[in-house]
Amino acid sequence: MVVCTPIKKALGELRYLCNMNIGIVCYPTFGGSGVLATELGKALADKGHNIHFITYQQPVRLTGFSTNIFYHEVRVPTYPLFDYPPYESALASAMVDVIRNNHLDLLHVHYAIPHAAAAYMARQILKEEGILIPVITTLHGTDITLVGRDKTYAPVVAFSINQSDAITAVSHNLREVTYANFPITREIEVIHNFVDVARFSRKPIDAFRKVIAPNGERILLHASNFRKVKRVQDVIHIFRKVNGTLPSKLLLVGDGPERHMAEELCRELQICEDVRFLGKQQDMEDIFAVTDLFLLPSEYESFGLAALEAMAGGAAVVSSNAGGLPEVIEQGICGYMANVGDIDAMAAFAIDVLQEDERLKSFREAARKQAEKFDIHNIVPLYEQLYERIKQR
Ligand code: GMT
Repeated sequence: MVVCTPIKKALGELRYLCNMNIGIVCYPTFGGSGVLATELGKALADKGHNIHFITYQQPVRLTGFSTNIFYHEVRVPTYPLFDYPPYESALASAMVDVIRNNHLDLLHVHYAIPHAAAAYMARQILKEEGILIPVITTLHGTDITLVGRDKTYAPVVAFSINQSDAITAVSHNLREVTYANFPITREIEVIHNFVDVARFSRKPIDAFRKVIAPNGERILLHASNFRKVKRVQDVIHIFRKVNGTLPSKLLLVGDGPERHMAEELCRELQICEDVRFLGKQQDMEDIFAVTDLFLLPSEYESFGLAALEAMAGGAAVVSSNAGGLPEVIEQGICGYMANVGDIDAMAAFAIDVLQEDERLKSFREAARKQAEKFDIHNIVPLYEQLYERIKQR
């Protein structure tokens, strides 16, 4: 059933926003692009749209039940001939099937590789049958800055981005980096990452805080997929310097290739007693609620969704000033940024934020306030407006 809600435009003009059947393609893992895509789908479903996730696994943030959410698994059968199962073909075929059978209005793919190329293929197949499906590609970061720029993928990435009906990037920085690195002939619209501030505004659980910091130590946190780009070794070095000055504990959430090195480094620096590796976690709200300071010294962040979620949870942030982070963090107000690799500066900033209770409190309050600028209620309508425009075209 199509439901239309009246919306008032300028000069009293009345328009209707109708619910849509939207396909969302993303990586279902803990990565920022998958998290953002899933949260977007959930928010759109709450607003009455029908959301069809097309992924090879249930997205990690897709928990619970919603009448408007549908999950379609991409099956990638193996065959003795294949050293590399052709995932892109399986994905394009799944897209065709879901679009055909669910009368989708549009397809929104998150992360260019290989989703934009598979969407192009699906769109061409359906065109032959007289079905026109608009494709929106959202660029998230490493699909452009790291993997996408690799010669192995670059021509396909550029082609499929240019073939999308609309392109969005999660920060102005990512938009510029995309234009600088690819022959993009189309307009890229910036729609920042978002966070549900109300959901992340949890009260700290005292018992949890006591277990982690029994003597009232400051709690620092880093959460990521522990890839090289996150510079987890910098997190450990910054913490050691903070820990030498202030009683403190470090929580490390997530898992990935650099985790082993991080554990070794903690042993080498003899700070294991004050560092806890929590692995992958679902209930980040409770962890953010007890966090005083979030550390994100990344080599690059197109936006830094993890920092935004931490801020919504009331944590101050010390990060690098790479990529889109200056679009998220206000220097000296909700946290501090320093040049990539400048461990001394980041440690000094962290100590400055954490040293006095009153000062820390003002940073934490400012962090939550800053996060409100990127609240779900401000950003999700931008996607809806984009969908409406694309549909009408
Ligand atoms: O942070 C990661 O490495 C995961 C990555 C992804 O592509 O899944 O996250 C990227 O997308 C997020 C959501 O748009 C951004 O907030 C992250 O900054 C971005 N990561 C990088 O640019 C390294």
